[in-house]
Amino acid sequence: MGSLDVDQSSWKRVAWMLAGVDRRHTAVEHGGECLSMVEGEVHYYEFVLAEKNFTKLCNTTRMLVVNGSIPGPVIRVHKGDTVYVNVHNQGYYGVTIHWHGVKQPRNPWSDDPEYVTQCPIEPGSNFTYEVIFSTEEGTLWWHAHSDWTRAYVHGAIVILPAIGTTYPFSKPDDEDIIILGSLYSGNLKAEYDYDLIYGADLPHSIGYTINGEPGDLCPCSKETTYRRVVDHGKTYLLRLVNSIVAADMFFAIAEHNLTIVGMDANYIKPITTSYIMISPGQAMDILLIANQTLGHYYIAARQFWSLGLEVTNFDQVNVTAIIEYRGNYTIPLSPSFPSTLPAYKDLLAAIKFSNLFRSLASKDHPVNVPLNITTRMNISGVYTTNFPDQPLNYYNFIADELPITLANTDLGSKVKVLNYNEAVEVVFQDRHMTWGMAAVFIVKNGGTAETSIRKPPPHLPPCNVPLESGVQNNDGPDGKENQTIFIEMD
Ligand SMILES: [Cu+2]
Repeated sequence: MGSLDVDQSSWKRVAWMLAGVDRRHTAVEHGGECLSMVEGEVHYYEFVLAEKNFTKLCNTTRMLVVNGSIPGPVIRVHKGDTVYVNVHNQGYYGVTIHWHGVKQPRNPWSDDPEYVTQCPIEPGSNFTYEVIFSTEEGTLWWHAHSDWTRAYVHGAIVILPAIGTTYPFSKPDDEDIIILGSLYSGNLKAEYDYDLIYGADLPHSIGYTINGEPGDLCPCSKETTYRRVVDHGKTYLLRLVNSIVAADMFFAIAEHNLTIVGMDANYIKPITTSYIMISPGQAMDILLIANQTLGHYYIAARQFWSLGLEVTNFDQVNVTAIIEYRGNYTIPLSPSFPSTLPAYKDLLAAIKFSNLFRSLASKDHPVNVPLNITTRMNISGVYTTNFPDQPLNYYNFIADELPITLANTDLGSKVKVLNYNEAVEVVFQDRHMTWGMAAVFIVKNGGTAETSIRKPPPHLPPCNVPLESGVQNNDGPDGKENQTIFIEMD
């Protein structure tokens, strides 16, 4: 992948060694019930955030990246491990890092969009995140969580089965990480900031990447296409992550079936398919059996876009990488392209695929759906019927320039407070794109040390950014990423 992996050392927890207990599975007695606590190894990483010039699609652009590469370093752990990541911000604005899909029990201090439980790591300073893995197993990813910095600040998280356990399928011979990314022209942050303030259309990507490269079919990209050599007869575990800021992607490999065995670090009932659709933020574990004629085959992805109007050619680019079989054969002039990759607007293909997913729900990987709901958050409270009949402000609705006062919308700051261990059912009726709703919960301590929030870490970044500016809620284009942003109004 070309990324710099700087896992410096890996130590067992001293406390467990001293106590002489099984360091992996320990039962903690708590109020009559037995909580199974998984303890693993500790790993250390150094992330250096800095801007660097990259030449992609014939243009050179400055991008904020980690350790000089796109994608950034891979974090590789076993289930139940703990990782300390020291993030040094050598960029020009504050940034936080988010550990996407890691549950981080009792540890909200190391997991957020900026200004929720932590302020951004200011330029010239550093902060050490503590990332606690618990039940996750499979593939996740980390990314910056400050506006759209995640476009280039991201990387994979590989969570192997705990030592002494194995996959719920035959152990693959080898594995590979495939990260889908997006490219933008110009200064993405400046453009995004402008669009948010003035209500303009958000930035459009100019292309997509596989492991940082747009591939053969894009201009100025043929030399750097990502290539993976495979041996005939072997099975590979592909860890596919969609790090694209704002696009659902179809994905396929020419003449090869794909078997999806996991999603977002949970195992699922295996799905064998000739194509995949993956949403922004999603990660999938996929088995690829190299069982075709020796040759070269394209891995390809293209955007799924179901709206009819306002389609530009921007996002219709096919991003590719190449599977190359090892051996003696005549190399074809061009690899074969997957005929199964659905067309740009194939809504049916998208729906059909999305309906295939079922949890594995086996003895070793149970799904504990709460059956006793203690709090229901439903139609009332989320959706009220007093939507105004009249616009709050009148202005020339068809003018080219929108008035600046449009940014002065009414802001809500309501939060739901829950008791520890409540089972909550939430019905989201609608969601919005980047300007949208954010959902916040405050969960009270449970009354014991093991059920209470951990102490904040030392040296939490200070909140130097003045708060006199307006505050606006914001979730990601996929509706999954909730964050709070601050906009200067003067
Ligand atoms: Cu995320």
